[in-house]
Amino acid sequence: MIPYLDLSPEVSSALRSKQPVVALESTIISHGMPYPRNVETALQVEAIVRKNGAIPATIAVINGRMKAGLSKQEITNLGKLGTAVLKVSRRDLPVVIAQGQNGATTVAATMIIADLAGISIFATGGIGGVHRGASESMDVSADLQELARTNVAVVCAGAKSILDLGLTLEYLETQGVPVLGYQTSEFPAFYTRNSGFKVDQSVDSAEELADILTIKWQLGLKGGAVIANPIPLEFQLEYAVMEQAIQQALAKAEKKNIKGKEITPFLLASIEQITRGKSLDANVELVLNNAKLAAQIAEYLRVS
Ligand code: PSU
Ligand code: MN
Repeated sequence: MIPYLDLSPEVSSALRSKQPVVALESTIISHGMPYPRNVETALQVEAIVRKNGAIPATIAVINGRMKAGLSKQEITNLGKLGTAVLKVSRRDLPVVIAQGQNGATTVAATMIIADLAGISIFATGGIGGVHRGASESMDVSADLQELARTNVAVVCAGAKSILDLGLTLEYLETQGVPVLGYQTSEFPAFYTRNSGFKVDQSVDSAEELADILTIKWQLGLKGGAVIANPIPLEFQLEYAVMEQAIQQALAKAEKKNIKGKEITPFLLASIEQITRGKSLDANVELVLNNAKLAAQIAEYLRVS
């Protein structure tokens, strides 16, 4: 029994019988996509995890309880509430629990809860990172520090180039976080398969990815890993078009003086507006693709 943590009956029995389980975050539902597409996507992601042989555990805080495994109703509520739900990262977790509130968990907070629940693999869209201009703003997502200390691997489509991808990769290197490309030697930039930056290692199969993770944790090397899975070719957007949209969104954020935890959701929504929904379609497709790979890796993971 872990205080303040509830596993759904399905997730609990899957973990007890050592079936593969994949964690899923909830900030992407409330703050990452608009309603109703966010709810549809969250449910589709769960379905893809199941189709690939694993049990999905969507993670959030509901009425002050950490939950691994949400009901359809709970997912729908988070999606409807949208940005009215608190965005909860590591620092916010004790506060929402103490106050009995609802919270949508970021990559960092989802990793923490997954780890408490005994889940070692997690699928999402993109991780937070070092923001452009971080040498002035010091805006570095808590996701990166979490990857350095919590034993959960995150399957993502790289990171958005709203971030400084070069500095993000430098930070991960310093913190000893492996960045593994799935069938790619380039770190993907979320909407596009290419970014101009290399991953540490290209890995060809889900089985080999699982081996690397298993060995890392057997050795007692604390922390997670980034498994970078590029968006499928047919769904990728044009680099130059996205770069222009990102520049416009960044300029808008600066003009409105948006800072701190608001900046990532603000940029995501602006980019969606600027691209007239094209970025959202790509976002949905890459998340589904990541859920599939995470389920495949989960099958081979041997974590005690
Ligand atoms: N990047 C995305 N979509 C998202 C997020 C990031 O492409 O939904 C969310 C994730 O939940 C991530 C969080 O953990 O934003 C990072 O926020 P911040 O930069 O404030 O740490
Ligand atoms: Mn930040």
